Order: sequence, then C-alpha cells, then structure tokens
Amino acid sequence: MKITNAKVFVGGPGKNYVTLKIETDQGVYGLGDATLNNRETLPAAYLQDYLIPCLIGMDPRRSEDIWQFFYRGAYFRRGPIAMAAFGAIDMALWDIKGKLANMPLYQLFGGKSRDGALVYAHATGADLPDLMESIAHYVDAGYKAVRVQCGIPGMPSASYAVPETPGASKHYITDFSGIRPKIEIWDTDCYMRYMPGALAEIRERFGPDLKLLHDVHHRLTPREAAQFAKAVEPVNLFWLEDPTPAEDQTALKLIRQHSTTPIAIGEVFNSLHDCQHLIEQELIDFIRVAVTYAGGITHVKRIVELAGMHHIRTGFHGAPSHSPLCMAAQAHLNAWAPNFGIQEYLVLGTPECDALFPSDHQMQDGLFHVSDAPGLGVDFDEAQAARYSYAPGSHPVVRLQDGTLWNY
Ligand code: CS2
Ligand code: MG
Repeated sequence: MKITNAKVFVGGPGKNYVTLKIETDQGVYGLGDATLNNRETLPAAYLQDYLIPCLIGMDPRRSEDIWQFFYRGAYFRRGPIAMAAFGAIDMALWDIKGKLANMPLYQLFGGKSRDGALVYAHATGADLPDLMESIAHYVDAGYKAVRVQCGIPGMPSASYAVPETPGASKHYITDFSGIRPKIEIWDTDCYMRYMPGALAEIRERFGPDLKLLHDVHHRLTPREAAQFAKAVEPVNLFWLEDPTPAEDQTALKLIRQHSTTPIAIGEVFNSLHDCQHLIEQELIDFIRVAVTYAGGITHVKRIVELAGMHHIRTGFHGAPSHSPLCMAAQAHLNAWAPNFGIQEYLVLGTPECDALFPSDHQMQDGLFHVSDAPGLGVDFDEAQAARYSYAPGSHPVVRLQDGTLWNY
C-alpha cells in the first residue's frame, strides 16, 4: 500500500483550521489536524515544503516508522510547529488504519473503558453576576463540570478569557483584526485579592457537586501560585490550571508543599520531554496536552501511559481554536484511557463547522459519546473548504502596569 498524495487546507468558519488529507493507492484516505493557534501557516508550510514530499510512496500502515522518520530525521527536534505537522500526519495515518480495520480508533487502542466521557464547558463573565448567569446556563444544559473565569474589579484590562461587558460576545481566543496582537494590562494583586473570594461565592451558590475548574493561564510566580492554591483549597476545585509558566518544572514543588488543590498543566507542551519531570515527580494531577500540538496520537498515547503510572489523569486541551479532527482523536483516546480525567469541550457544532467536518459524535448530559464509525469518525468536505482561507489573527500580549512584558 502506498501514499499517493497529500493536501493541506487552511481556513474554516471563523477559524484557521489546518487540515491534512492523505490519499493512498487503495482509495482509502486519512484526515489530520495541524492547527497551531495563531501560527497556523507555519505547520502548513512545514507539511508542504518538508514532510509531504517525503511522504509520497511511503506505506501508510507504517505509522510508527513514519513518526520516527520525521521526528529523528528533523535533527532539530520538537517544538510546536514541527510537532503539529507530525501530529497531523500521525492522526491521518491512524484514521487510515481504522478504516482499513473497519474499526473506530478506540478499538485499536484497546476498546472502551467508559461509554460517555466527562466534559467541561467555559463559563465566563465580565463580572461575578455575569459569570454566575453563565454557570447557571451550563448547569441547566446538563454540564457536570464548568471552567469559571470572571472579570476582576480594578484589573486594568487583562482578566483572562472574559468579555469586556456583561453578556458581550465570548470570543476571547483569537482576534482576527490582524497579526499585530492587542496589548492587555494585568495586575496580579487585583487578581490575588479578588479571585479566591469569587471562587468561594461560586461554590456557595452552586453547591458541592458541580465540578469547578479555573484557569490561571500562567499569570503567577511559583510563590504566588502556592499562596493562591492554598487559599482556594476550601473551594474544592476539580483543578487549578496553568498556575505558573511550567518551563521551570521544579518550581511546581512549591505548590505541592503548600496545597492539595489539584493542578492541571500541559496545553502548551509539545512532547513527552516537556512534562516527563512533572509526571514522574507527581507534581500535577492532570496532563493537558493536545493531540495536535504534541505530535499526534502515537506520541500522546505514550504521555497518557506514563501519566497513568503516576496517578495522573488526562484533561486534554480543547480550546475554541481546536479542529473537530483533533477533538475526535482526543475523543477516541478519552474512550480508551484507563486514566481518563475530563475533556475540555467548546461546542464545536456550528452548522458551518458541521458541514465542513461531518461526524456522528454525540454530546449528551455533559458526556461526550465518540462515533463508532471506522477511523476518527470525522469526514472533510473539500467543496465546503473552498469557501474559506487564512485570516491573520492573534491573541493578546500581556504587560504589567509598569510595562513589563508578562505571560498571556
Ligand atoms: C486556554 C486556551 O482553553 C484553555 O485552557 O488556556 O484557550 C488558550 O488560551 C488558547 O489555546 C491560546 O491560544
Ligand atoms: Mg488553559
């Protein structure tokens, strides 16, 4: 069996999805996602200029050897651009494998460990009353878990992932007004003084059963993060996410020394080596990698297995920028993984998105039910794709009040 062609499509309804389609001499094709948020053209170029010319003629069933060929053959290894490009190829080869076996991917991993996978939605508000309404909306819709982010009184402008005014649009990941990012101003003291109390009020209002998650989004120093994690222990969060930038993985020991609040890190990681220390030292409770950013199913499955040896559960990234293909790959891993935790799930199902990526995955009562169709269980409509093209966009850059460049 041989790969005969591979095509890359950039664009989508209000998104810059990077979709790879690999075709073979037996008519079976596979789909993969290389969407690296805010840098979409780069994995697309890596695929077009370097990887696809090598792919032609390879046997698509040799997905492990192909992964090793591109990873080791690059010489300069890892990095989000290369791993997103490999990730797309790997996803597409697994999709082909599932179609050849006439099985959904979760069967090839070892079968289901659960029928429905717990998901969490994004509740957000310009202020606490606005956030409370957003949380109530998701609770009424049947969600069992909600991420909560709210505007902070006195914050100059950069409360993460909140609308500017109550009830305003929730599009906070990418601003498509051009590649030059907006500048937002962050004040840690405002956040540290206000957010623990806000989280306590939310817990008081919604009771002990609702799973509450909160994303600090890399904004605190390790000491501040330890203080914050300790202050919110009584709230019994399902997880506190990205409390501090995790390049310095040993710094996270400080949080463990001061708090039992569960910690989730990993969405910015692109390889096992980025999180091996965190996992082996058991400094986190959930690993947040995304299949696209971390080299595809083959590599992420290794991360899941290592995490499982250290009592760490999965909490795959699922931001609004993610393609239905990445979410499908994660859904199959979620169905299989013995150490599954939760899946971030932003309702992907706009009519335009469903037309571009037809699938029969189901969401019901806060649980995601993966498709039983062979492979990923998602298709791609090239006629629909022709309607879209790349639109330059970026998320903000954050500064402190004195102008110091800070963490978005
Ligand atoms: C966020 C992301 O979903 C999350 O947990 O951290 O939406 C993040 O802000 C974006 O992926 C950045 O591009
Ligand atoms: Mg996050």
